Amino acid sequence: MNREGNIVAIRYELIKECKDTNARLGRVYTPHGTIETPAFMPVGTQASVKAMSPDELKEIGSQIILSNTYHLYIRPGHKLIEDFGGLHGFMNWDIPILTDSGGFQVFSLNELRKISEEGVEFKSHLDGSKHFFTPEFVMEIEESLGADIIMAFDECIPYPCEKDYARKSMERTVRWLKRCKKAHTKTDKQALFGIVQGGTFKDLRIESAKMTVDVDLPGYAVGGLSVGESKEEMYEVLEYTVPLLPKDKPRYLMGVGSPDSLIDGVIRGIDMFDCVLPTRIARNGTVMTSKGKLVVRNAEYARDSLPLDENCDCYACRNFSRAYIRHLIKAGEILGARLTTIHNLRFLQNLMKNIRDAIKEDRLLNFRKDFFDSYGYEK
Ligand code: PRF
Ligand code: ZN
Repeated sequence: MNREGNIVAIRYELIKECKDTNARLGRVYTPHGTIETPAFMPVGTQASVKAMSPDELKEIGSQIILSNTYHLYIRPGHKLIEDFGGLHGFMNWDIPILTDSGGFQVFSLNELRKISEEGVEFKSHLDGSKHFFTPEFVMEIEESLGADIIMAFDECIPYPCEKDYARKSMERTVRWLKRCKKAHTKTDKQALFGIVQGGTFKDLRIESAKMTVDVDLPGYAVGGLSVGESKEEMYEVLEYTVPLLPKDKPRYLMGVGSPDSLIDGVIRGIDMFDCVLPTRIARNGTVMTSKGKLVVRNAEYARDSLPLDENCDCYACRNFSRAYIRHLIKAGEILGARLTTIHNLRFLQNLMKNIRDAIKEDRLLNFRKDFFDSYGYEK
């Protein structure tokens, strides 16, 4: 139950705090199962993690996937998905799902949108038709989609951004959050997360965090990062923002998923991440390995009989050579993209598991050092 006595859909269990950093080991219990945190969520924008079947995703170790309100509203429509039992029924995916609100996608449509206090008018990227998102309407869509965790409708400002605008936008995002909470009815089945904004302005981030936490919710996200600022700036924002979020709720860093940022985000107290990076670069023939990035497309792998990563246990690495996968990618064969995607997602799930084990065993900073040395990151 929350402060107002409503039954809440999810519960966070804090299992252990790291003694050297702000990292936490925990579990998020949702109506469709448990997520071990820190966790990475693969992105399935259009109700599909590109090239992956639900069985494959489960074999890789994904405990939750993310999907997008904007895309599914535009096509095939949230009412159609509701008629098929929500996203879980439509996709035949029986474990947790999180839906993003469109607060990022709609604002990426620079030319095609108009913002007011009431909401955002935008044109579809598919056919140019006009649509209007309000916090209330986004909640209606997310309730039809039926994900376990639903994100509030926010504005993600660009970087750099004038401070005056960053303040106006941040304050409006808080007002929209209150409207989202009021409109959200299925609090027993879906957990609404609020999103902290404020750009890279310390005072705005602090105000945003305080006001967002004041709207009592089952979880909180840090939005508006990884939009062009340097990694140092992103980590600085996390260092003063995350400690303001409640310890007994999950914390989600939106749109971040490079291996170094996953480790350095966890160290700053983040529990959940999502990013299109592993799946997107996979389809171009780039894979992440224990020894760093490998562009398997490159000519140097034409006769390479090794697996993508000798230390990986995924289906692709157990069965195929770099030479074969390079050939598939070069020839535009669908199997190539499927194998590199399986590998990259497995690599990140293994990384998260290793991070969780390192927190458990009080050796996260050593793990970081070894990982960075072997991956080829500086520091
Ligand atoms: N807001 C929402 N979704 C997001 C972001 C945000 O700020 C980001 C920022 N990196 C990614 N996805 N709603
Ligand atoms: Zn692999």
